[in-house]
Amino acid sequence: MTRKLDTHPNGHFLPTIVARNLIGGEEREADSKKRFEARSACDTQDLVGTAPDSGEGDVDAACKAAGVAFSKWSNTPAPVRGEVIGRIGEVLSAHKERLAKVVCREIGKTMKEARGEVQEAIDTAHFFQSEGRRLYGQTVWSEMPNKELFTYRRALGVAAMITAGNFPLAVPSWKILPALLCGNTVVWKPSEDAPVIAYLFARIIEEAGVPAGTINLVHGGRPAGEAILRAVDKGLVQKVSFTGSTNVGRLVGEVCGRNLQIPSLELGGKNPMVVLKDANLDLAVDGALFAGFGTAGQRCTSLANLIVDKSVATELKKKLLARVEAIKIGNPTQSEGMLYGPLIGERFYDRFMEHYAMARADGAKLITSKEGRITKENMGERFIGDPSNGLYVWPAIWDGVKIGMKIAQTEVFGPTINILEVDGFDEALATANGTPYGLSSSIYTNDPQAMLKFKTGIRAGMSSINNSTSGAEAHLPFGGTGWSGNGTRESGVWVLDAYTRWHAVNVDLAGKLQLAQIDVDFGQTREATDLSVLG
Ligand code: UN1
Repeated sequence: MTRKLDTHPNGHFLPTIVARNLIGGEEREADSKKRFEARSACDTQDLVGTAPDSGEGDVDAACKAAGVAFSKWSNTPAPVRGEVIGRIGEVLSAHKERLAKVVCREIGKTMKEARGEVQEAIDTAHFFQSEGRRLYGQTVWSEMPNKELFTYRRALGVAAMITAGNFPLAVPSWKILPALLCGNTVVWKPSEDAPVIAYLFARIIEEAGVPAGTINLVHGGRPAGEAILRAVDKGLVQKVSFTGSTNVGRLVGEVCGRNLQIPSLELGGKNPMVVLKDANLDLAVDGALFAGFGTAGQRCTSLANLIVDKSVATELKKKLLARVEAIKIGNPTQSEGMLYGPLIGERFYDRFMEHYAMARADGAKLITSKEGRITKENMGERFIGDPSNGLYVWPAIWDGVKIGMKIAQTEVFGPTINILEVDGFDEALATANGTPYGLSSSIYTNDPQAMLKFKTGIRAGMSSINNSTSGAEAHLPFGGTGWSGNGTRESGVWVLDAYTRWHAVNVDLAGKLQLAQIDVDFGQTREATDLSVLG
């Protein structure tokens, strides 16, 4: 038996999907009855879907449904929960190409990257399926006889996820799948830029067999997100996990802090890549090209500051510029030959357009040939499709940047990188550490001493040696330091600490009250041997 999706015809495009909220196992409209449109970033004539425009009532209903479902789900044995997570992975695998097409169509990622994004969710499902057969606690010796100590991971309760549009499937899977595996129930407010892939993922999770109310989906914009924070104050939510800007992260942190909760915060970055004079420059150029311009620079892990030893700077710039000036950009629903597609939406476009003045104000020099929006007039041979149908922009490389400039300190989230020339390793490391962020980082060198000094000296949650700043694997800890996060981590075993609390239990079979520290028999010490004869 299969359930049909509710769709509308959509001209020559694939059908428009009617996405709904999912609350307590039911598909629902918002209380307001209003819907918003999700237009393709690739071509705004393509209406990918519509979704309910939710507010506080919808969010509260979802949180309450998740609260009701908690007892049943958290008492379901972890291996059984793991099995359900495994089924989610199977469905994602079976529909990998279709889901990748939705990601590509909705937010404009190339198909190659969109497939990678679905794969990242599949990898996450596989990892947490098997974690259901571990989720280890410890057995610990007691100070006293006939007494045993144990630790258990306990679920937290209702976990609310607020996610961004640039990784609309992979990043939510990093949050939702471990949260469920640990026995929490979930309320998810996805980005309003990507409601369709969110709706499909939520349906896949529900159909995999979680009890009603275990996964709840509430679409909407800022008001829905704010309602989640108010739900924390109302006591309806026990954990918040947020991926997005540092400014909003601070707000989430304040609300959770006053409720004595630790949110998971994955925030902005200004990721450095260092290229030392002994580096393989072609390899570094490959890394810089993808990390700076892939995904149109819209990854938290995108390269921002390319820090180059001045003895190889001229050569590196020449090689990089030649590659950047040859890339194809275009509509990724039409072909696979481009490095990147459109910006996700207007917010991203506005910020990108503002960055030119910011860079110029401090004296940075644009060395790429074209700037701003790609149009039919300026597209030449480098664009595939019709650039007027989406927000497509030219790649930018800024030369003559110093770490103190605003452009070296401000996250742009678009296809732009800064070149900073330095003299030797120490200045390179100081420059790499010269922003308040600390998400990802990278160094290109063949010198083992430099590798070691970089590993120990860089202030970042993630570092690559001879690889780019982006492309973290799904079973290593993901997260940052400084303005990039609050130290919580996603992925691998490390995320289990974000979705469980430790419960310490002692079992005393002594048959009499034994007091720790007080009734402890550490035995007699004897007179000590005199060792002074040994000199
Ligand atoms: C993000 O941009 O929020 O490491 C996540 C990477 C991807 C995930 C990025 N695996 O670039």
